[in-house]
Amino acid sequence: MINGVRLLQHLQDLSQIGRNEKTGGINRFSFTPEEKQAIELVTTYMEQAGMSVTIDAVGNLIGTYGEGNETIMLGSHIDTVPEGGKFDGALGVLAAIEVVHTIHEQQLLPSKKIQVVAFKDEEGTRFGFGLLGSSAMAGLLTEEQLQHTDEAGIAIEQAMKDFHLSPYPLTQVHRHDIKAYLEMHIEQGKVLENEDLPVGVVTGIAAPLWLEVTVTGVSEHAGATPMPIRQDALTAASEMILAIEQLLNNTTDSVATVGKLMVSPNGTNVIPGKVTFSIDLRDIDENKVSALEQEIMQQLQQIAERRHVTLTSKVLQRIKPAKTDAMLQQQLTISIEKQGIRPYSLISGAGHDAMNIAEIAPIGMLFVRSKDGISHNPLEYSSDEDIIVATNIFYDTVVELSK
Ligand code: HGY
Ligand code: MN
Ligand code: MN
Ligand code: MN
Repeated sequence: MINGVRLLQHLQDLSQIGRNEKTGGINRFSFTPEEKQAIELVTTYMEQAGMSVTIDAVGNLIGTYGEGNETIMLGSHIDTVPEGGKFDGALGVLAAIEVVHTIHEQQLLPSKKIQVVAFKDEEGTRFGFGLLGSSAMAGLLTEEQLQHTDEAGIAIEQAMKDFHLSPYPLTQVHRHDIKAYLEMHIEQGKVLENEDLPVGVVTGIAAPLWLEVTVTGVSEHAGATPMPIRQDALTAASEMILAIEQLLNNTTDSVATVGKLMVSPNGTNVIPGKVTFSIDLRDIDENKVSALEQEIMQQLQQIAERRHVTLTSKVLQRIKPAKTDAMLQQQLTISIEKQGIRPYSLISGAGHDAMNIAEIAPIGMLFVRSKDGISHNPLEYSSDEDIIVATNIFYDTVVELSK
């Protein structure tokens, strides 16, 4: 059995790094002092668990336990969204460390190497696309992406240099030795709560397509410009955003979100001349995502023409949906049944590093119940009991796989 007290203490300690005392939200973004502090803390936990710790060329933090030319990899991320919760990503990394720590204490001698990874920049809070570390490990990251800049115009490449990372050649991070990858993660939805279950086995992961849309009109005087002759970028963007919602309301399980919106010049008495907004579009079926992408862009173009504004767009990230491995689903199911819990399978609407690792290894995911399905929010919560039972299940599966 894992040491639940130790795991819960580690979760509590990590959650203090980047915490906004006023809101309780966690702001721990990649390439920041808060992340550096978190890396130091997690490194200590990995070393206490008997692991040697390295950081690869793009910044993935990797703890290694045991030998062998085949690797069982466990992972998730320790970066957060703005005002995030204390469990998204962090639970997966800390539970994986707890599993290895228990294996170490029990002096089990796994025949395979076990690695725990805190993937770099999973949330993509700063540079416009996410899953940076896992896409590099899967050989999917491009040199062009390393030129992406943040709002201050700093490129990822520069942020990496400032963090003493040298990412080129990107091939050095690409892995081919991973026999199986397992990620434990909070569900971030309401399905397990509705089923009154603490855990579930993930069968597939919907992939987020991220677009950036720019609407350009004309900045003019708010008082001296009659309504009929305006080329208002913000009212045009508003109609576009509602059109996206309308289109998706008519689908079954596809989802689209406009989470970021920048208005310029952003003055009370200035008709907005330029608006940039993000679109996050998801479905478990890649063809449905492409069809919706076409339809959305067509509708936005029609609105732009009618309102005499221009529209440009660019793809920030396009990731393939992933199916989890049947054998790993089966192993997780056996471990769940050993705890006397009804096994239950579900898809993940949220994206995870596991999607990228599916390119280079069989993947498995174990979900932990989220209270009220809330996530990406300071109120994100999973109970101590659920966390402990889930981590024991995770431990049982890892021990089986690493025999
Ligand atoms: O966006 C996601 O689904 C994940 O939280 N990065
Ligand atoms: Mn997240
Ligand atoms: Mn996550
Ligand atoms: Mn993840």
